[in-house]
Amino acid sequence: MSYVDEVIETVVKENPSEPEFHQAVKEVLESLRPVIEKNEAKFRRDALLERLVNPERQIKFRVPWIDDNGQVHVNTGYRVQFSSAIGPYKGGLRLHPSVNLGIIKFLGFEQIFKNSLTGLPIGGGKGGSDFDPKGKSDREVMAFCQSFMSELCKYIGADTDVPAGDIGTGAREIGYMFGEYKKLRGLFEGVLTGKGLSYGGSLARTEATGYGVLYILEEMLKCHGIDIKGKIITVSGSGNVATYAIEKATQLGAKVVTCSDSTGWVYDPDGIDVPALKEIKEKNRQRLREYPKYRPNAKYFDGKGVWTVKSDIAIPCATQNELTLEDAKMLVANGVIAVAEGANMPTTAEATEYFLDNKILFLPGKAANAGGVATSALEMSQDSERIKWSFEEVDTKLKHIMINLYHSIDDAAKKYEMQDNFVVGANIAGFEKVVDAMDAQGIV
Ligand code: NDP
Ligand code: 2IT
Repeated sequence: MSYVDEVIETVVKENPSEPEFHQAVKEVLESLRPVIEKNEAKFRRDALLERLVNPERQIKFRVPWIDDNGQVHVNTGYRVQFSSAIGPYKGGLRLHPSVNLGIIKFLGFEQIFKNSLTGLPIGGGKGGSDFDPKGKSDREVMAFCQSFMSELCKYIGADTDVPAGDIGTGAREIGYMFGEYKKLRGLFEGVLTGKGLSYGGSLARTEATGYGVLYILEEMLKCHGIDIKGKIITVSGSGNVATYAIEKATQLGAKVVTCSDSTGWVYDPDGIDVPALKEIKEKNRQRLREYPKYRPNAKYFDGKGVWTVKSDIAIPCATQNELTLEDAKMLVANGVIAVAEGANMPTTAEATEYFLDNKILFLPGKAANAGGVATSALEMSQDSERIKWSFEEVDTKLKHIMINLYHSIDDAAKKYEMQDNFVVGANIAGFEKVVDAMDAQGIV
C-alpha cells in the first residue's frame, strides 16, 4: 500500500466519528501524492505524514457559565495546537452548537497550509466551543467568554498561540476574551487578533477575509482573460466573510444577487444592499427575514436555495459542506465559470471533483479565504511594533499577499502538470514550506 493510503487509513481508524477531519486529510494527502511519491522512502522513515496529521497538542476543557436566570450551563471548550513548524499557532475560535473535536481538527489542519500560503510566519491552530451566542444577552456572552478564557489563557500568548474570530466569534466576543486574558495574565499583548481599534486591533481586519476572496478571484479571472465587472455572483452566508465579500464584489462592479443565513436566503435582483445587510446582521443581530423590509424588490425564502440561482460566479461563505454535488450540478448547468470558497471547506468532496471535472475555475478555501488570517498576522506585527498602519496600508499589503498567493498556487499546479487545478496547487505550495521547516527542525 502506498504511504499516502496507509496514513489515510490510519487517520480514519484512529479518529473515528471525525468525518470532517477525514475529509480534510484525504483532500490534502491525495493532492500531495506526486510530491510524496518522489520522496516516499525518506518521508516514511521520518514519519513525516504521521507527524503532520497528529496535532502537537489538543486541549479540551469545561466551560461553566451562569445565564440571566441564575441557571448554570456547562459547555465544552477546545484548542487544537496543530503545527508550530513555521510560527506560533494561529487560527480562529468557532462558537457554534455543532462544534466538536473533529470539526476543530479539520479546521486546524486546513489552517496549517492556509497560513503557510500567506507567506507569513504563522503556524496552524483552531479552537472554539459548542456554545451558541445566538439569542444570548450581552451579559451571558460575557460570562461565557470570561469562563472560556479563564482556562484557555493558560495555553496561549502573543508568541505561542494567537486565536481570532470565526463563526459566532466577532468583535464583541474577542473584546470580552481579551479583557479576561489581560486581567488574569496581567499582560496587554497581541494574544488575540480581530481586536477593536481602540485596544490594538488592525484597520481592515474586519473586511480582510471577504476582500481577500475578491482580490484573489479578480487576479485568477484576470489571468484567464476574464473581467469581473458585470458578473452576476451568488453568495451564501451573511456573516463577516459574506458581508465584506459582497461589499468588495460590488465595488469591483459585479452584482451579488443572493445571501443566506441558517434559516433562509434572499434573492435581490438589484444587487444586495450592503448597508441594509450590515444593519440587519452586524448591528441588530436579526435574521435575514428582515431584508425585504429594506428592499421591496427582494424575495426571502425559508431553507436552502442560493445555488439554484443562475450566476457566473459562486462564493460560498457560510460553513462546511454547504455546497453539495446536487448544488454543483445546478451551478454548472446554469453556466457558472468560477467558484471561490470564502468559508472553510464549504464544498463537499464530490462537488469539488465535479467542478474540477467540468473545468470550473475553483479556488479552495485555504487559498481564497487566507486574507483574514494574513491580516491577523499584520495585526500581530503592528502589536509587536506598537504602531498602527492606515487602512490603505493594510489593504494594499492584503492585496499583494492575495495576488502573490494566487501565483504561488498557480505555479505549483503548473509545476506538477495540473494547470488550473488550484486544489492541488494550494495543497502542494502550502505543504512545501511546512515540510522544509519540519525537516530543518529535526524530530520534534
Ligand atoms: P459568522 O458567524 O460571521 O457568519 C456565519 C454565517 O454563516 C452566518 O450567516 C450564519 O448564519 C451562516 N451559518 C453558520 N453556520 C451555518 C450552518 N450550519 N448552516 C447554515 N448557515 C450557517 O462567521 P464568518 O463569516 O466569520 O465565517 C464564515 C465561514 O468563513 C466559516 O467557514 C469560517 O470558518 C470561514 N472563515 C472565516 C474567517 C474570518 O476571518 N472570520 C477567515 C477565513 C475563513 P446565522 O446568522 O443564521 O448563524
Ligand atoms: O479560518 C480562518 O482563517 C479564520 N477564522 C481566521 C483566523 C485568524 O487567525 O485570523
